[in-house]
Amino acid sequence: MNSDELKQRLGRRAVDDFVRGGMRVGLGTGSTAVWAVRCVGEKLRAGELEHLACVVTSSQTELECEQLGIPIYSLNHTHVGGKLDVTIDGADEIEPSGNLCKGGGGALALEKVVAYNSKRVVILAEERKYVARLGKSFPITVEVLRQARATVTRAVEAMGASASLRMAERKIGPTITDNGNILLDLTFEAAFDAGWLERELNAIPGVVENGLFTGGHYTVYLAKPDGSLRVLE
Ligand code: DER
Repeated sequence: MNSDELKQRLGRRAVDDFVRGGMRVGLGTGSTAVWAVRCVGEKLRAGELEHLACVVTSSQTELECEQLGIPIYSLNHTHVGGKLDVTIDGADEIEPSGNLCKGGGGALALEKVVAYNSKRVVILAEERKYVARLGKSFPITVEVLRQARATVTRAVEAMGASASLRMAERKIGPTITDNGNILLDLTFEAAFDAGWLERELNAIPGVVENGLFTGGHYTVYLAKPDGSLRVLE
């Protein structure tokens, strides 16, 4: 199966398995999570999911929901009350301990808030994203206040990272997140403890959030190239 077919299969399976009428549902970001959003849209149109309250994690997902007619709520809406029954999202890398790395889509800050406040988080990825340890082939992304670019760069370099400012495509200048901030992509020569690094990065003034998701309990669906799925709890 090609990559799009695998992502579509993942999205459908997650919605079939975990989304029911009346739930408060977090909708993730990226080229995999979007298939779950599309499946929710189909089921809504078919009248299979009544009284669903969806919360989006990015402007990409917001746009998709608007185009599909999926009503969206703020996490702050009294009906949602900052609590979600389930969130479905993608990831850039997953390690055997269950720690994740996200940020390729630049939506890591709201993704983390939404995941943290969900009873269940379902992560969808192709098997190739299941790696021995995070950060080897994908950078660790940090969302940073624009005014703190130089100071945060200095601080992460002192921690052994090389920092690269993410540049926009089809726009001159840096990528600006949905929150009006910039992104630094960090690579580390040496191995690191993901939980320690997640906390240390967030302790630097000017860092809004980073793309390490550690210590959570995620249901991970991995798609193999032949289309079969592996479930990790
Ligand atoms: O960074 C992100 O927000 C995405 O969720 C990313 O983690 C996965 O994106 P993909 O499904 O397009 O690879």
